[in-house]
This record gives sequence, C-alpha cells and structure tokens, in this order.
Amino acid sequence: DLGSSQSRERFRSDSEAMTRALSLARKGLGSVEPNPPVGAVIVDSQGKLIAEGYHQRYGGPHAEVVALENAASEVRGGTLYVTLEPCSHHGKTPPCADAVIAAGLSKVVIGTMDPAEHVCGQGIERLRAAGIMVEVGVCEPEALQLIAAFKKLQCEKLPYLHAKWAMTLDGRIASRTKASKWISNERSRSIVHQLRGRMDGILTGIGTVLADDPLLTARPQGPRIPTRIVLDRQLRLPLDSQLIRTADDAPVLVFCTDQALEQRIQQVEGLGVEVEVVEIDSQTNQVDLTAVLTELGRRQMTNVLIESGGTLLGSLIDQDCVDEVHCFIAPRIIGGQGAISPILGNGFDTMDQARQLRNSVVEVLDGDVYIRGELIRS
Ligand code: AOF
Ligand code: ZN
Repeated sequence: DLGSSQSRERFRSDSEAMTRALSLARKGLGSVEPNPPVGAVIVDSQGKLIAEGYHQRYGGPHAEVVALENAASEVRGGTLYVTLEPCSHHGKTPPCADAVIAAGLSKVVIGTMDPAEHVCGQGIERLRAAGIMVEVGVCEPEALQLIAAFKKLQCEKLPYLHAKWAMTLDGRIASRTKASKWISNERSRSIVHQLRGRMDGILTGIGTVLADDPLLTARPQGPRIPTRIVLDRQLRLPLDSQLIRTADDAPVLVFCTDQALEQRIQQVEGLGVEVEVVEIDSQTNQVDLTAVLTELGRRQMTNVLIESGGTLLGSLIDQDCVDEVHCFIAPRIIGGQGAISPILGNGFDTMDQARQLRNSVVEVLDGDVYIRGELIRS
C-alpha cells in the first residue's frame, strides 16, 4: 500500500528508484523461472512513487503491467523504472511496451536490455517510436546479475550452475577416514536449504550417494521442488537409498551410460525414477557432462546446484561449466595427507590460469565464513 500522496516516497536519483525495482524483482527468485525476475516502480511527474510491481510467478503478468495495475494515482506523464527492457512480443501476455505506451508514461528507465531473441532491443525501439524518452543501463551490473541464469538459458540453452561446498580451514571436505558430517554449522546449512528451495535441480555423483545416502531436498520447502539428479555411469544407485525411497515426493533423474544393464534400468524406473542414457566421455570415462547439461537445458532447468564430491566438481571446473560459487569455510582443521579436497579433476598448472571470482560477497555466519561469487568463464 503506497498510502496517501503526502506520505509517498520520493527517490533522490534514478539509481535509488532502480535499486527499489531490483529488490522487488528479487522476491520472484525461485518462482518465475524459466522466466526472468523483473521489478518495476512508477513515479509521477513530481517524482513521487505511485506504483510498484514485480513478476511473481511463471506465466503470471509481467512486472510493468503489475505496476500499472497497482498505480495509486494517474500515471500519465510519469516515469517507469524497470529492471529489464519491456517486452515487445505476444507471449503468454500481450507486449508490455504497448501497455506502457497506452498508459501515457513519458519516460522509461531500464536496467538492462532483454537478451532474449524475442525482445532484444525491439521493446526499446517500440517505446522510442511512440515518443517515449528511454534510458538504458541504470544499475546495469545488478540488473545483469539478476538475470544471469535467464540469460544463460536463453543464449546458451544451458542451466546456470551453482557449485556449493563446505570445507575446513585447511580446505578439506572430509577426513582421511572419509568422515564428513558435519563440517559447516547450522546457519550455513540453513542457507544451503534456502538455495536448494529455489533450484530446478540438484546435481551429484553416485560416489556421494553411496558414501552419504543424501536426501538432497530443501527443508523447509522453498518456492520450487528441485529434481535430484545423479550421474551414475553403471546405475549403481541402491534401490533402498533415501533418494529412491522419496522419489514420489521429489523427482529423481539418473543419467547412466550403456554400461548400465537394461534390467537394472527397468528396475529403477519401476521405483519412480527417471533414467536417461547418455554417451560416455572417453577422456574421463564418466557420463558425458555436455550431454547431461544439454539435456537439463532442454528441460528448461534454469538454476542447478552442484552438491557433489571433488571428482564431479573438478570435471565441471576443468570444463569451465560452473557459473557461481557458494563456499562455506568452517573454523576447524582436520589435517592429514589423505583428507579430501573439494575440487579434484585435472586443475590448472599456473596461478594465472586459476579460475577467478567476480562480485564476490563474504559473510560471517556464527563463525563460518560464507563466500559467494560469480566465476568468470572464458
Ligand atoms: C517475464 N516477466 O516481468 C518481464 C518479462 O511468456 P511470457 O509472455 O510470460 O513472456 C516471457 C518473456 O517476456 C521473457 O522471456 C522476457 O523476455 C520477457 N519479459 N518476462 O516473465 C516480466 N518483463
Ligand atoms: Zn512483458
């Protein structure tokens, strides 16, 4: 509720208004995918806030239209701040650019252009052709970060991969006896559950399943129920594993190769698990990761969390597939030559080849250190 006109907020700058639109957009994370999270605010000709809106769920009205419908007073002559370029296509809803023009707004300030083929500048063009003043690129880094997963799925047809691991101060995810419960504290683990609850999939390897018998669900449940995805060349997934026992509550998808027996495939499928047979990667003698990721993209999975051991994560890093890192460091030392590192694979030979984080944020969670950031992909 925007209240009476005297109490209405007035933004001091374009970036302040856009920052508000960005935080509105974030409320849709986990609910809108595979569509982008988008937020919008409208101010009147005096610069007073008169409407707010965001894209709330997949298939629902777009942010701009929600804001227009919520307007507390006349929008004619006002300015729209929107995190993403208004659309110009007839999708599940009519073009927002047309709605903006019809409402008589005089200016539109945009966070970033829509990278999707069906828009890609045409929304901006349509607004300008109607005589509306358009400015693009206010808070663009934040606006781009917000749609990073949407952009990857649109442009590369691949899911955005988040890698998560928890390790000790000496960089170990398990002791030399393979003990790994629990490294990080409760607060770190609750962040992981929040992350899980907005993912389309959680990806792990059969090694982790055999070692830990994980559930890989979000507790409490978030805005979506992620599919638990296991890479399992020979289909060794135990029939009495927690994953299989809960297959009715949250989907399980297993990728195997022709090294799995047909009879085993049928048995596992009979227990409610979906099985996909893909090629083997002759380099690693493992399930071909490109085939897996292509299939997940084909299924419109936008965000996938990797919660695996060092082998799978190492291969994904070697092949430059990871987009974002969530690393939890516990203030403990386990030591031991045989203790296990989070990332194996081939690795890189020199420091200048090392993978680099950008826009990283560090938080302290009751003594654990949480580092998240985007991985720069070459
Ligand atoms: C959204 N929400 O607030 C904006 C979007 O299938 P449709 O009709 O929902 O259209 C989806 C496309 O619309 C999406 O790919 C993006 O390019 C554009 N803008 N989408 O879901 C919004 N502004
Ligand atoms: Zn739209």
